[in-house]
This record gives sequence, structure tokens and C-alpha cells, in this order.
Amino acid sequence: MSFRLYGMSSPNVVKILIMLEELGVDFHFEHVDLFSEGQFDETFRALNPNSKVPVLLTEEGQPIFESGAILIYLAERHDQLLPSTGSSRYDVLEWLTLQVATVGPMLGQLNHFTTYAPAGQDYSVGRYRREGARIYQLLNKRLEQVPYLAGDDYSVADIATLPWTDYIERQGLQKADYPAIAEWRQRLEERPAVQRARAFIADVQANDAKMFSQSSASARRRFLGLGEGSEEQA
Ligand SMILES: N[C@@H](CCC(=O)N[C@@H](CS)C(=O)NCC(=O)O)C(=O)O
Repeated sequence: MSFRLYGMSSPNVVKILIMLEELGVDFHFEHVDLFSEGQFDETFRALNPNSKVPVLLTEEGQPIFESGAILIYLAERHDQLLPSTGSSRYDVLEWLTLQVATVGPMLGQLNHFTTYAPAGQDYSVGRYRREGARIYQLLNKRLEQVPYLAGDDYSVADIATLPWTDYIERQGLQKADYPAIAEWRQRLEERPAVQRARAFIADVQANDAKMFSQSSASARRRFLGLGEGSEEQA
């Protein structure tokens, strides 16, 4: 059985696609339609009680949820992109954990308030934009000192963080303020595996955009974390 990746076109899924492409393993992509509440389906909940993508079904049929856990699983299984011992292992785990615990959640909130929330959210936009700028400055400073987040070598920390740096301009910040991030992105985007993953996700993204525009108001409310609501309230 080949790997089965449950996902859609979000950054947490793109990370796993890049990893699978880097490892050159076969996988089957199972689209979860978050805009028709596919994540709340009982079958999907049995794979991830947290009702979120990505989920990886291993070759042995074991479901793994949380993108950080999936990256560690794949790295250890293939003995690539995460050193198995020594201080360099913890350099990778530090930056990987920073991504899943801080970069993703904070920039995800910034995306929410700059893209989906109704107008008049100045306090929230200001809070998350300041935090976003702080995070980009942190990454930029690190990448002024070393070529990859964990040091000299490309690792799962870079794979996890790359798709989360796709939205700087859309978030009302300036790419030019983070030149070391731009150089690092260019280095990563030149990798054939990253290019294959980007090409794969482009089709999924077009489909998701269509599904989002056609979604019911209540499905959209649930996707945005606004509760069950009703058609009228959405
Ligand atoms: N900490 C999780 C976050 C996963 C996550 O937030 N997934 C989003 C897409 S990026 C999702 O499934 N959202 C659907 C929902 O919240 O209903 C991970 O890193 O895997």
C-alpha cells in the first residue's frame, strides 16, 4: 500500500507534499473538502479527532495527524532531513517546533483577520500583524547567519516553514523588509521536489477556490471557526 495523504491546498498540507516529493515516495492524494465540512465527517474524524488536515495514512495503514508528527515520521522512516542523533537533531527540532507552535498559528490568525474577517477588526489585525512582523524578523535574522533554519543543512524545519512565508505581501507586510527570507525562499524554490509539490498543489488550489466560492454559508462559518450558526447569520 502506498502512502495516502488527506489534505487540500493549505500550507500545512504543502509541507507534507514537499516532504513526500523530497523522499521520492509514491503517494495517493485524498482531497478533503473543508468547505463542505468533509473534516467533520465521522470517517475523517476516525483518522484525526481534531478534524483538520493533513493526515497521512502510512504504508501499514496507520493514520498520523499533525504536520510536525508526520514530518518526523517520514524523516525517521527514510533517515533523511532530520539527524537521528546529536545536537544537530535538536537544532532541527527547535525550528520545526517553532514553526508548528508559533509560525503557523500566529500567521494563520493574521491570514484570517486580513483575508476572511469582516472590516472593522483593527485591534486584531494590528495585534497579529505586529506578531507576524516579529516572526518574519526572527526568521530573517536567523537566515542572515545560516543558509538553512537549522544551520548548514536543509531539513524538515525548512520544509515546514517555507509555505508559511508565501503570504507576506497579502498580510500587509513588505517582502523587501526580509531579504534573507527572500534568498532562502529562492534557494528552496530551485529544488526540483519543491517545484513538483508546487505544481501539484496549483491544481488543488484552483479547485479549492471554486469550492469555497460555492460553499454554503453554514459550511463557511464552521470552516472559519464561527460556530454552527445558520444560513441567515453567516
Ligand atoms: N496543527 C495542525 C494544524 C492543521 C490545520 O490547521 N489545518 C487546517 C488547514 S491548514 C484545517 O484543517 N482547517 C479546517 C478546520 O479548521 O475546520 C497541523 O500542523 O497539522
